[in-house]
Amino acid sequence: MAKKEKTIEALLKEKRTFSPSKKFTEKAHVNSDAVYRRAKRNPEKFWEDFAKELDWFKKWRKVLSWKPPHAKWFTGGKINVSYNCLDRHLSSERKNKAAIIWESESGESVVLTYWDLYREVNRFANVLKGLGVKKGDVVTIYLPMVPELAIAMLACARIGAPHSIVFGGFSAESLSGRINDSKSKVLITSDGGYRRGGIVPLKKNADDALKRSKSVKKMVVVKRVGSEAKVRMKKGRDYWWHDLMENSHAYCEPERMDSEDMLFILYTSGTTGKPKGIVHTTGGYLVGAYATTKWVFDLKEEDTYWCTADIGWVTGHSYIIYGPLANGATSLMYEGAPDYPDIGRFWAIVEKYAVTIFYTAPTAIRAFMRWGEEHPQKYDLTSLRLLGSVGEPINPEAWIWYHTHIGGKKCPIVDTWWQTETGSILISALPGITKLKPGSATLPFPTIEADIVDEDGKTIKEGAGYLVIKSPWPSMLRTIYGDPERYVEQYWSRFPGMYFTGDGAKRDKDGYLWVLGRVDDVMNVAGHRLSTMEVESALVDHPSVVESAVVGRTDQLKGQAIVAFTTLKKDLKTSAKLVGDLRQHVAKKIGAIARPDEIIFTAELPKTRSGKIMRRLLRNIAEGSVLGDTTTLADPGVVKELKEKYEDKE
Ligand code: 7RM
Repeated sequence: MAKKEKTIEALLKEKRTFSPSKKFTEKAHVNSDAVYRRAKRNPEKFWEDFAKELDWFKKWRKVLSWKPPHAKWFTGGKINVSYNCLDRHLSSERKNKAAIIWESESGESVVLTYWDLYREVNRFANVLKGLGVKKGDVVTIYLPMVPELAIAMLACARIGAPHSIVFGGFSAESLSGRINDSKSKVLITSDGGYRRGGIVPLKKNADDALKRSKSVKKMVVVKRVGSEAKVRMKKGRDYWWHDLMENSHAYCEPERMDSEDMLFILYTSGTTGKPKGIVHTTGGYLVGAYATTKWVFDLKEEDTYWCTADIGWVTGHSYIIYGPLANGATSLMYEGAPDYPDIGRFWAIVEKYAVTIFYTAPTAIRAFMRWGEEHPQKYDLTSLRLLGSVGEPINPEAWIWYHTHIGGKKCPIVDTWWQTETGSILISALPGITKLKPGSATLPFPTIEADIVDEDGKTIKEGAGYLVIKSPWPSMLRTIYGDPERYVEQYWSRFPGMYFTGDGAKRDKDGYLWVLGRVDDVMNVAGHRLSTMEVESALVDHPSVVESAVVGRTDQLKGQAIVAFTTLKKDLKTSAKLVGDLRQHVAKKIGAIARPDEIIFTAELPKTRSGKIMRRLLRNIAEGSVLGDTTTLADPGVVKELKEKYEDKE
């Protein structure tokens, strides 16, 4: 049996359940399943009630306008996200409460109270205005996990300039592609970023990117690393963050944004080689992020909440910044790697700040598991009361380990399913009421019509199929930036009238959902989304390569590993050096996360008679499973040879 099938089998055999303690339930925001019935009776009222907990300059006329597949939420409403994350907390005792606790990789901490953050955001909002940024102008942000990242994004939101954040681990070329697609005129970066003691040359990457991105006229550079990073500032284009901030005024009127004005673009991998710019708007997104943060994480005034994601991914947008700050919570932000300076670092941080809610990814949990429980055991983790998981399916074994060794068997675990496109969590337990099953994301959030359907879009009551969402929700993507047709085609065409997630999932007899993973050409490597075509394009860009087919195969640690079947130019010899060069080439083109784990050279790729690469077959080979039907192949010999070669390697 293939490894992947075994993993799924183990997942579905899991029978243990875990109910919240009475103590947890008593204090929880949600302590009765009546919420599901209430939501079902009147979904719009359900969301409207959350919207009323936020501050609006002008109330909406209509909660939902739905012209499939286009939704508008809270139409006519005027609101500002930065106002809701900052100003509205200043008139209460939250004014001097920690909004962001920042821990640097080297162990230094910086606490920004709501007042501090408000002041910095206002000043930077004025800096942006001074650089000519106007409402509607896209600002690209390419920063490491430093407080200035939070400040920059909130400043953009304050003046109505949509931000496009590019993860600091992406290459110059990826950055340039995203800048060009969004046509942004301003780029915010830093001289460098720390990673495991080393320095990531962000400014240098930014300089390289701008050789191909002429729309950018101004660059703001945060000094993070100082003299260790040699940066060249281009006169008239590049400015130091601290110089611009020095004389910047401390108040900037928040822009009155329409509910449906754009808040941000975030690029994510789809099924083609080119990442898509997912567009989120203001009112609905904030209501979705606010509500789910409050209910799924049971977030309270006194919590110290830590989501370990990078803000460069959607998880960081919604659950480090917007959701927690809209709730007036204390959100911890850590600059560095989980294993630096040693593998106890996360637990040292939990102990240091007495973290109460901890949200991370299965790939990290599996790494901790492999490193051994003796590391967390050295620290006091008793402050924790709730754990979360996101990014990929969590295998029951990792779930149990997390529950036992991190949660001390007393913390509920919320396994949260969602996507860049969904903006906020759509499937998750509500920790005060849901009986948990390890490996299952459990049930749709109130009002969310998640369903499992077959090829024809017919509901599968019990069993496996495609995961779809059958009605709109406030924080759903509105379009793909610059490509409205692709929005319709990508998400709403496979099953008419339904949003197609790209995931496969199974429903059990209790109605619980078990997300199994992607059913398209999107890979999930250590919780990061990558398209097979992106990696293929990077490989064929190398002068030695003729053709390449990339597949994801099950990996114990990372969820999926990248396997690249590659044909070389005639007469070229394979060598270990070439493998190294090709891996490096991909890292340079896209970023280190895309570096193939394995490169397999082959004289030819298996193709159908019509010339399509048979990916299913390659996936089977990569998984080490039987070949299946090869009769449609043009030259079955190719596969046989490939399979033998692959088996030799093991
Ligand atoms: C938040 C995020 C989205 C893809 C999605 C799934 C997978 C995410 C879970 C999960 C199983 C989960 N956004 N995924 N969460 N699979 N259980 N709890 O990850 O846009 O980067 O990725 O991630 O395949 O489609 S994302």
